[in-house]
Amino acid sequence: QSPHTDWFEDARFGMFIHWGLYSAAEGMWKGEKLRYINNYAEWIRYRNRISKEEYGQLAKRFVWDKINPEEWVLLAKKAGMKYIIVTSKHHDGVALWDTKVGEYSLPKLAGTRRDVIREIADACRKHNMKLGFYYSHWIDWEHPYAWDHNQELTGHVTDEQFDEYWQEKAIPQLRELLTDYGDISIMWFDMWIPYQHSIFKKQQLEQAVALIRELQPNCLINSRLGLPTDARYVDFETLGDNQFGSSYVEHPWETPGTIAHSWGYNGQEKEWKSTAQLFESLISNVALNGNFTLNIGPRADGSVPYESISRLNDIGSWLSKYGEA
Ligand code: JFZ
Repeated sequence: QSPHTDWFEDARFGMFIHWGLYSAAEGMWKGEKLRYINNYAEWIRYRNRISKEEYGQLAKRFVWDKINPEEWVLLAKKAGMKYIIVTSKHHDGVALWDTKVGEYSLPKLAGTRRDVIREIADACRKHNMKLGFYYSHWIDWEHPYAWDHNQELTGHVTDEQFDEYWQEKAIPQLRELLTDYGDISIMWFDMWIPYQHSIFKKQQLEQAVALIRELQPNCLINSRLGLPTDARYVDFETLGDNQFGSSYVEHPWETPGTIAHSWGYNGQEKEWKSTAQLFESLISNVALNGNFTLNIGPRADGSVPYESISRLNDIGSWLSKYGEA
């Protein structure tokens, strides 16, 4: 493994942030709860079969006077976290930043000049926090030719059509994210099957790797890109959600975890893990040389649920007393 993963292996603990239009739905659509119990609030557009136009209206519920991403960075800092990974585009296909690729972005839908991705990037720089972007490269419910539920909803997508999505949306958006926001420490992709079982061609994923290596040579790439955890392609392995290490492995790795059940904010949330459980997760990963990337799901006004804040503060005060600096 190349030496640029050193900081990641030393980091141990990071913050995941799931924030997007789904945060404004709060796990409820027109009085109807998320269809299928136990599913994620950030999947509401697909679960509840919401049209692109209606879903876009959720952007109007964002409360810009209150939204202050620097607070998320300070919360992470206080919790002892060393990096932040934020959803730049989740499965809904909405870019959180002011993209020039298409009209489907939070600033355009909300009618605001704010670019929260820029604000997070600035706040991370100010507070010496490493920044990573989650980018849903495989699932995109906005683009007619992306995977997969679109195929269920609008019919079969050919390899050529999928490549159109890839070349016209995904690659140009990745280029923006890697060009316009300063140093990016992690690109976090989200496909949980190997590429051989997906619609991707190996060369399409290699194209993403080449772009990242060219524009941000120090940026780490996670294994959910779909290529094997081999230093040529991928710098660290992402285990299954809330799935913890069971044996020592040579390459760097992490577990993405939730404090609640959903990743995105869910007003109906009932499954909060205890601070003790979260500690156990952190410690069991660290003991096997892995990281724990723990998620918060802020509301559409930027506020973080009290349940998350109190647990993060508890962990942070323990770490500042007993943890290694
Ligand atoms: C995916 C997303 O669908 C979800 O919304 C969230 O962003 C999460 C971090 O990633 O969900 C997954 C992906 C992989 C597994 C489980 C849920 N897995 O491998 O167990």
